[in-house]
Amino acid sequence: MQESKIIDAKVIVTCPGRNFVTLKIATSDGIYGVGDGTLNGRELAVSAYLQEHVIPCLLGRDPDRIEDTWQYLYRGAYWRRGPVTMAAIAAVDMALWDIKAKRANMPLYQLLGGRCREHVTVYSHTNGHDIPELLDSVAKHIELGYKAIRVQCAIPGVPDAYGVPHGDKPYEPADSGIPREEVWSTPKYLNFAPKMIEAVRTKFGPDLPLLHDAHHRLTPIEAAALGKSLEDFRLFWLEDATPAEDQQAFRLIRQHTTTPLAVGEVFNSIFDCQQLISERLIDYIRASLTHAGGITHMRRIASFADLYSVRTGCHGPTDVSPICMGAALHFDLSVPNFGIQEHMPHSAQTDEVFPHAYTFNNGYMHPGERSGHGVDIDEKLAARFPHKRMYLPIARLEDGTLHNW
Ligand code: EZ4
Ligand code: CO
Repeated sequence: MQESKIIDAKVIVTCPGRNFVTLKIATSDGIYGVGDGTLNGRELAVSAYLQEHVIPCLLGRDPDRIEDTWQYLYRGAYWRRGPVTMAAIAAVDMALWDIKAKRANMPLYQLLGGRCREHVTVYSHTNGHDIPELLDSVAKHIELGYKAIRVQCAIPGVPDAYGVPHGDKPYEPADSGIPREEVWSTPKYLNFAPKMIEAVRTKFGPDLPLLHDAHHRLTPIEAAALGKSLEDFRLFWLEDATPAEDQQAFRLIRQHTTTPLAVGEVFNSIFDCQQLISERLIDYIRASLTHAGGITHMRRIASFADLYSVRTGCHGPTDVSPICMGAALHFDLSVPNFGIQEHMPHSAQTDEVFPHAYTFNNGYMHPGERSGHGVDIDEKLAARFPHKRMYLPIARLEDGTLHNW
């Protein structure tokens, strides 16, 4: 293959409803690639990191040397890891894999070793302001074809349960102004959660894979008790039971329950899950391509996880862009120890800004056969939606103590 050079790179921040950070890299042979560096609530930090510190070092480099560029940005910065650094590296990495696959005239999954399965099983989000509304939402998503379903519900006496929309807005908050404050009660949640899961299991039978996200709010012993109380309902996974920077906490949870555990959407490095995986403390690793150093680093995490029978369950919320979704589907199709992929459909406006080849059909997704990762950005349209400062909410306990959102 002819030698090529990176001749241009720019950051595009756009807000078609929510903020997305995109890196676009162009090469001397007339090819470009795009990568996602979105970090919800901290977007401009990644943008500046790329703009001020990464792009000057990319110009003139050989776009084909993806691993070397990854090492150059990771080791070469001296300051390693962290969500801002790793999202910036991820944006570069995704764009370079996009370029390499376009140069090879192949869909990315072919470069990654080809498909290990026909298509990618995804799970959807369902929720309700009470159990009957949740049951309706589950029925609706089964009708849409989903083969696995995450269930979240408002909790009697708790003003703001995680995963339930406020008013008629779609769930997945990012509000302008300063962060909204929510009020949370773990005892009320622990009392209610088994009743909610039981209602869904009873109505939809034993075969429907059910997932639930505790969103980092429990202590290890609370998580252990919850896992135990849910065993009869056989969850596909219990997600983010405790804040997982304390990897040892999972030992305690594991001693008490056989409910499968998933964690890692806020991880940005293989070191964040080294103990969790090597001690078999979890069943699914949830890191996303955007937040954990891109395709190069996620493949390393997946290979490591495979040694311990841990499977992947990539984070796929609407706060990473369709570029991450597209790239993730190539990754999902090509790793042997794929478990499941999260799917939250983006808004129509977001889909318009990021034209893509991936498709959803009857509960399965496919990255498509376009060369590269198959996702692009319509720069003209993107320019019509300038960045807005937005934040995730914060959570407080009923007495005002700051808690984990
Ligand atoms: O709340 O990505 O499993 N999915 C999640 C997400 C997170 C958001 C935070 O920005 O927990 O919906
Ligand atoms: Co989650």
